[in-house]
Amino acid sequence: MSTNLESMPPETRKLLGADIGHAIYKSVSNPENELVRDATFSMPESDVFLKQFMAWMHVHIGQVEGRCFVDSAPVLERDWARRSGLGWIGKNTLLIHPKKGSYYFLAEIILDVEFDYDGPIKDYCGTCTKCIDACPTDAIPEEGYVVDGSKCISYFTIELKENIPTEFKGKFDDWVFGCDVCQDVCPWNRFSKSHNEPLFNPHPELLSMSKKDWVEITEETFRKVFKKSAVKRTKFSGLKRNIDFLKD
Ligand code: B12
Ligand code: SF4
Ligand code: SF4
Repeated sequence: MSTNLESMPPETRKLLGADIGHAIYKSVSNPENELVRDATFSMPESDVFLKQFMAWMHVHIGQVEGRCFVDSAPVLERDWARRSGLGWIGKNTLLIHPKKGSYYFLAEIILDVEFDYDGPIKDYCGTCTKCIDACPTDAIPEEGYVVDGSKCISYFTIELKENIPTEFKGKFDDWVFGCDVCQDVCPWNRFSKSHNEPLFNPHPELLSMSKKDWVEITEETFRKVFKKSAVKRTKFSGLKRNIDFLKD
């Protein structure tokens, strides 16, 4: 969905923040195939829940107009979430909930009704620097709260269209689509729980793929196992480039 917020009437610009699924990108169970995580499955399915919530509001509140977003339009998702008290923005730049951690996507519904709003909460990063210390490409500067996109594995493996710069060879820690290192080391994620939503589950065949299967993946398998996944974003050629980059 491509949306220009400026073109929306002001009365529709009230935001309802939501986090979708807890720990939706916990790694898949077989450690050998930790190359791709099931987060990659949740994003395209996520707005189903927002639409269900809209339907719930129609029943319980009345006629409410709204539009749903999940990383689908230029909405400042983290800042709205922070302002509405869903968590604080950590040194790894992600929104962290004190009881749920950061393994979820942010979603919003822009509505034409007034609510009682919560306010921001405290930043609980304190003196911790685990995400800064653990980042394999030093993409988070010493003081934190910023990610240098031009060094981030997530950027290289998802967004970059050209070849990955050779200076990053050997630093990718086996990540081929996105990277969660700065979340995996975050102490606040010890409270996160896996989702129990079947819509977010990865294709079953993916769970049994070994590293060798990944290296030899064909376009046919790619289309099958990533049919409902955000991994489609890189296309087969992009994923292949990322896998090949890990070879010596
Ligand atoms: C561009 C982008 C990236 C880029 C750059 C990330 C970065 N940290 O700058 C790249 C490709 C690297 C990336 C990677 C990832 N991303 Co990303 N990304 C985005 C995207 C599309 C836009 C962010 C952006 O640049 N906005 C514009 C700038 C101006 O806004 P901003 O960065 O939020 O900053 C504003 C406020 O937050 C505030 N602010 C910022 N920092 C602070 C600090 C304090 C103390 C305060 C008070 C305010 C404040 O001020 C800024 C100006 O208003 C958002 C979706 C969206 N629409 O927001 C997802 C989003 C941030 N990404 C997300 C995710 C999940 C990831 C990855 C984990 C994916 C993965 N597994 O690989 C990684 C994590 C890397 C990391 N540590 O950030 C989630 C984060 C969920 C969460 N719990 O916070 C989002 C919200 C998508 C979603 N809908 O869920 N991402
Ligand atoms: S996602 Fe990975 S590469 Fe990017 S900032 Fe976090 S740890 Fe560093
Ligand atoms: S690892 Fe530590 S510094 Fe980084 S976001 Fe988590 S609590 Fe904050």
